[in-house]
Amino acid sequence: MVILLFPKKRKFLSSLTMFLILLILLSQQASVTRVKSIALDITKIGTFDTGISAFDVVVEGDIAFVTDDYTGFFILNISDPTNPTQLNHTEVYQSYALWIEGEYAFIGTFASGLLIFDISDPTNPVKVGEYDDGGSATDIKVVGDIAYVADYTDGLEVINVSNPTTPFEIGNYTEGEFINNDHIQDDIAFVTVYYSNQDSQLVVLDISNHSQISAVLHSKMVNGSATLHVKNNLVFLSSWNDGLTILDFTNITKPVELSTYKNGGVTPGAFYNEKDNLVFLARYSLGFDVLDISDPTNPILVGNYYDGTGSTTTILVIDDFIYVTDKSDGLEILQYEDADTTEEALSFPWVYLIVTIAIFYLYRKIVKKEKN
Ligand SMILES: [Ca+2]
Ligand SMILES: [Ca+2]
Repeated sequence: MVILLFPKKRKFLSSLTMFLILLILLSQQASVTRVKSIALDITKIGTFDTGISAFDVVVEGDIAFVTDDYTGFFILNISDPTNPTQLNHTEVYQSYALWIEGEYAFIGTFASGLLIFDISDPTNPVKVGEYDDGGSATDIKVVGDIAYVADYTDGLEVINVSNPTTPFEIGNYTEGEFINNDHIQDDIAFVTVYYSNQDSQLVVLDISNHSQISAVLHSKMVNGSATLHVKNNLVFLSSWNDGLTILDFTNITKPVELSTYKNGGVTPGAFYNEKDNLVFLARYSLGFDVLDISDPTNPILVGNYYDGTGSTTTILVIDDFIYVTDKSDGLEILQYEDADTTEEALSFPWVYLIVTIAIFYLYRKIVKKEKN
């Protein structure tokens, strides 16, 4: 009973403990002041009304190609992004997905499959071919002479388009209720598959042999109904249910979930702008959000844009320009200022030190009073 025998030492020990506790609290406050602050300045600079429901956009140089799922296919001159002007409008019913390859535009429609337009004269696109054997083309990727079409209930269809006037199917893969998203990377296809029990999965396919496509991975790291965006080894799954999941696919058969960012709502699309390590998230009736993924395991919300109307479905970023299909608002062109990353210097919190000394002083006084 050393403490009882030496009351002076007990007093010293309890005072020391008190001071140490205060010091720990102080040091924690000191670390809190180390903040990373990033602010994005986003400005809308141009718009083009496509009529009813702008859905997808592709930009090639000074030309923007836009689908409106009611009014059709638009070709716009955006050399002056503050004033997009129409080069052509062609009526195409239920046109969703869009891909531009060389002098051809590939349009995925919900009712009439794949349509191919010759766009060598952007003021006068000419429909040269189509392929439809049922299904609903909701996503298209073209690599060389091959078009990969996510054809909803018909699965993934592989279509030879070497002669755009006579496209023909050379392979397919069907699983689950429907496939409505695909991305091609070398001999690998990523697709999102939906099942009748509301389950959904990211499926990785070996497409090296088009007539014998096989699944090499089924991943459940999907948050509900998701849209796929792939860049390098990163797979971004934006969810119609809630937020974004980022997966590292460096090892194709052993993906690693880096992070899940929940925002509590509809997120129909994502686009990763490597230049600034930013992910732009289409938020439908909430405009779009911007996440800093300098650390992909910890995405940080750094910006948001919503002008009060429209529903953002597709977002595309080139340099500092943001191209958004905003349903009833048509195509919107915005610009953001380079992400300004600053780290506040670690300043010593003098206020906390003064408070600590004051508390310590008061404590000593109370102890002294009680003793007396
Ligand atoms: Ca089909
Ligand atoms: Ca809008």
